[in-house]
Amino acid sequence: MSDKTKKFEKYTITRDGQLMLGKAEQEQIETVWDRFEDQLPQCGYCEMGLSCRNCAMGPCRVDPFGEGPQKGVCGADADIIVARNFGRMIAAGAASHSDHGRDLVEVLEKVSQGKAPGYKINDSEKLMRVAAEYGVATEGKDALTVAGELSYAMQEDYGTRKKGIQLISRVPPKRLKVWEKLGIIPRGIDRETSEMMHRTHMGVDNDWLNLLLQGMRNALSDGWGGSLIATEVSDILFGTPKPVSSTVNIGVLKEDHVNILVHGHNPVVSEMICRAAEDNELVRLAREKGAKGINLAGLCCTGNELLMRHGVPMAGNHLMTELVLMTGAVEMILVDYQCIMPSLGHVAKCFHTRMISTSDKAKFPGMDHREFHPENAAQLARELVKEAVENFTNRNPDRVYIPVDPVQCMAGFSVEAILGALGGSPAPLIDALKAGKIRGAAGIVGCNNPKIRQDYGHVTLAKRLIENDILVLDTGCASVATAKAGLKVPEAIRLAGPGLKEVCGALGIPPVLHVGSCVDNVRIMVLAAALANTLGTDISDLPLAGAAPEWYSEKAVSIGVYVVASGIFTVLGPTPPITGSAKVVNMATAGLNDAVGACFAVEPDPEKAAVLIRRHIEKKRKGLGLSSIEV
Ligand code: BF8
Ligand code: SF4
Repeated sequence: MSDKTKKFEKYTITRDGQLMLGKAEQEQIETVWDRFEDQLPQCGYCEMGLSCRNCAMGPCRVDPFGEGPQKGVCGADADIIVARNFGRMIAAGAASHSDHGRDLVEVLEKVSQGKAPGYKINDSEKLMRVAAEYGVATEGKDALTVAGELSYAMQEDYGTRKKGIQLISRVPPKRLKVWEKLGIIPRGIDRETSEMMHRTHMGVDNDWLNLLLQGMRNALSDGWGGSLIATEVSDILFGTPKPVSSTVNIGVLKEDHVNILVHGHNPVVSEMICRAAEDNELVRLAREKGAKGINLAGLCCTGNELLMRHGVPMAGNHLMTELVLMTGAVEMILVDYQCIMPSLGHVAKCFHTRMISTSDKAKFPGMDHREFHPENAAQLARELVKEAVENFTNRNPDRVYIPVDPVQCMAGFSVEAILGALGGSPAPLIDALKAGKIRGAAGIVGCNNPKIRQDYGHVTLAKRLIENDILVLDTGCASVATAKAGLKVPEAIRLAGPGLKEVCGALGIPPVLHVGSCVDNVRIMVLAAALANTLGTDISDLPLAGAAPEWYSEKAVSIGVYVVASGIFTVLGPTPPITGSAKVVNMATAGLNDAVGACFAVEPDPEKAAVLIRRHIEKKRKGLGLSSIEV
């Protein structure tokens, strides 16, 4: 099939992706790329952020060439419309992460009440540590009591009447002063999202700059609030990740096994499926049905959660989620929420695959809805795995196509694991930075987007950075991309520059560290804060950078904004819809430097993005009085 797949090289750099696109074409199954092409040319007004449908006097649009209307019916100009639209993107992203966090806090609460059979406190040391941060007295109390009190305190963070959310206590004092001066300390997680929606209603906030400031506060309520709570409570309930080996790409599916996939974000569901898939009785049933066993694999971020904690293999990232169905070897996909294309149920109908939606918040066409709650999760997970096993006999072996072998990878680099590898403190990392062996570190995060050749942005950027002695930490779909490309094994140090090779080689770690799912970007922020605190500087003084080379989602917008507002320069691949306002563009790409000590750049070419990041890192090194080189 190799010649026939040549034309798919422009869509994806991955061999499994190209081959599966060939199968899709052969079977005439529509994919995300087909629909993308059907949409071209996409609306120029929307691309520039110049259209508004916030009220029924509209929809309105502003002509970017100055010939047509320059104001919406209400009088909003380009700057206002662009800033309002961008603010709403942040609000949606922050809401998504934070609501995911809330679901975890509710499970924690139910665990404390003994109403969540199957769930338990897995990391009680972390529970006690985080509880203390929240001011919950822990002495002499058992874990369940502390869990109950902590869940209450965390729920208060969502609708707090306090001046600031709790975990900004981790933010370096210098950074907090910056936020205080700008008036962007997040007060409550839900409050900032709610206020963003309020301000963007017609006739409320009509000052583009004021809107952007609220955008930052809203994003910070995600980064240091909802997402951070999601990560910490996931660790408390399911364990703090430690380095673990596994495999990745479509080749993780097994022809002779019952294949079950989990897709979405919240480990609340996938953890229970993981447990059920190991149930001896169900494995025995699988054998009775003619399979060798049950093979569980992940997709997207809930896959990352399982990969980080249990070494569950990873079948693919965002743009692989339709293609994985083309293998004809998947008995069941269970989804929760976020980044689940509504096309999946239709694609699955072409095969025997059963699609199950599990959250009351997220129903999809062509899927059976089986709602998970803390009370029924363990039992329901068993039932569903049993149904998946029973579906094995409906598989048509003639249609099974798993054309590649999986690639090895290492995952599980939580902050605790990174510090553990360093001997318990960030000091060795700081020494390596000072000695110039590691020039700096960069977080590569975010999605796939059919506008960009799949994985090309992530992989190219990661390669350029590590060969220039920049340590890469990645999350979300970016982390799956670099794993597929073989960058997440200790042997990948051969692709690193001499300094990074020496440091990673001594520690036995890859030069590209898997830090987790998208909510886990906060792990990178927490590590950055710990470095800044150790050095007595602000995060913005450190030789760090962020990149989202293939981002698509509103969550990625919120992440980008909280990363920049926390002081880290960030390069975006796809252009955000703000180009309709020169003022907003100038603020995002330059003006923010004066306000928060960091800004955005937009650079779709990862080769050039790598140069921008290297230059930035060398500039920061110089600022700290460390050796720097000309880039
Ligand atoms: O939260 S990286 S495509 S799966 S939004 Fe979605 Fe983007 Fe993937 Fe995870 Ni994150
Ligand atoms: Fe048009 Fe203003 Fe209504 Fe937006 S808020 S749709 S610009 S009238």
